[in-house]
Amino acid sequence: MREKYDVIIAGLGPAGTVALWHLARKGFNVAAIDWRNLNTLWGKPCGDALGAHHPREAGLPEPPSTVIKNHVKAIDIYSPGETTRYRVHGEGYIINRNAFGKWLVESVIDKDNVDVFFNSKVLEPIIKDNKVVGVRAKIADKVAELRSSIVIEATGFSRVLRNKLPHEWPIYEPIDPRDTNIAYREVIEYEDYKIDEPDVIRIYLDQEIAPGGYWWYFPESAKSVNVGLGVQGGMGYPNPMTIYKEKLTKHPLLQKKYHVHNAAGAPLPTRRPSNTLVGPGIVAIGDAGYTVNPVHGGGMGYAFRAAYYAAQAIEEAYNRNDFSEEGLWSLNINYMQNVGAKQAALDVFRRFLQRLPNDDIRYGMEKKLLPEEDVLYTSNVGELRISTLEKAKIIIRGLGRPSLLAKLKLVGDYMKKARDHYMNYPESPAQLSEWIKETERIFNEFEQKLAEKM
Ligand code: GRG
Repeated sequence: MREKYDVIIAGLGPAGTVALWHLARKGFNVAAIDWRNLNTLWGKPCGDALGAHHPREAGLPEPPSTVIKNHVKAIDIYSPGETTRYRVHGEGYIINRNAFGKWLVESVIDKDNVDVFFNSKVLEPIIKDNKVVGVRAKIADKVAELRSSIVIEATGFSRVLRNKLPHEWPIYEPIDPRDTNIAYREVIEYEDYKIDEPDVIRIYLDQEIAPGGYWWYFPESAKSVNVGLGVQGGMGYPNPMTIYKEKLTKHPLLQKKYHVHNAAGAPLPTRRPSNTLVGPGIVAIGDAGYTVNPVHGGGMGYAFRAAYYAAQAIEEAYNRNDFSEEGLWSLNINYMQNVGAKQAALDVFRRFLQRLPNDDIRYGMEKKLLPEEDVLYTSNVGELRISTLEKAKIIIRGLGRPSLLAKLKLVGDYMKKARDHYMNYPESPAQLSEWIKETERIFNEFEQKLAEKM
């Protein structure tokens, strides 16, 4: 253990691991702390699906076949009652999360500039002169103080460090439970059933089975599959495990003989990124920074990207010898403009979708108000195309659901407002509080107008 590190990484999930991978290769003295071991890293239960573009966009090499369980070529989205099916084409993987984490960590763990502490727990940040200067951690059962110029908060949804920062720091930004989902999933292997099209993963929209979320069926092979559901938090909905056992197991796909290999649940953020990912001497990435796709809840790819930008920002901070909020600010600018703006727009869409009754979702998909070919565009760009809204207008006029049209129009408008606002992310921390006020105004106004139309 060194007396002082350049960077301490709290948590080696997808975010912390990718930060470690980049920083180690840049030559920084890095300490990384995780409560798991090399074989159980990235152990959070998950749907395990990852768009193929994500590693590339985060400066990582192509994942080797040893970490890929299945190659995905499309996503099917089913309406409530499975009356309509959309097929969205795109390359992706079902990954072996433990193997992915191990592959990345192993490639840097022997470097002289890297110390990884497994089976160890980060306890709290050490704050001195109003900045983070290290962490207190239980390193193999002994409490130790580790010092560094910068700490990376990558402890996931639990936000061990962020939760203990001074409440007046903007990076301390607790999450509203309604901006979370609680997920539960089982990995099962069929005895003698063969999955149809195992290279297509499936998403089922159904507010009765997965209120404020969806349930999924992601094949890992022709005979094994990751099945689960996410349910919106803070709404008093039943626990997803209970729903799984009581309702999902009645689905024909689960009425075959199978073995359960793994069953587990976890909470996840489903909102736009934190207002700021940066504080004095600290950055927050991955679930700890709410860097997820709010519509489908996928977090791995954006954890990678946030880590990639964090490593760049840290390098710049070192070049300038400035570890203040200002010195690390480029993480915010890069993340918000390249990813956060789209995620803010998708946060608007998510709020709308969570309030839509089954009947409206079914109708919207049957009539193609959001056409199949626009789903990927909307998810990638965070925009409802004008042509889509125009088409919807024509369809709805003839069929008499004007309120749904008005809602769709409102959603499209506020997606644009949110995106534009994030593209204008402040150049420096001095303008942050004004920007946050405006963010809150946009989202509150949207919620209020949507409520009037629901
Ligand atoms: C308009 C009334 C009305 C209803 C529309 C179709 C629909 C209802 C909603 C779609 C909901 C949904 C779960 C969309 C996600 C689709 C998806 C998984 C896209 C893949 O997105 P990428 O490739 O993923 O952008 P990344 O990881 O890159 O964010």
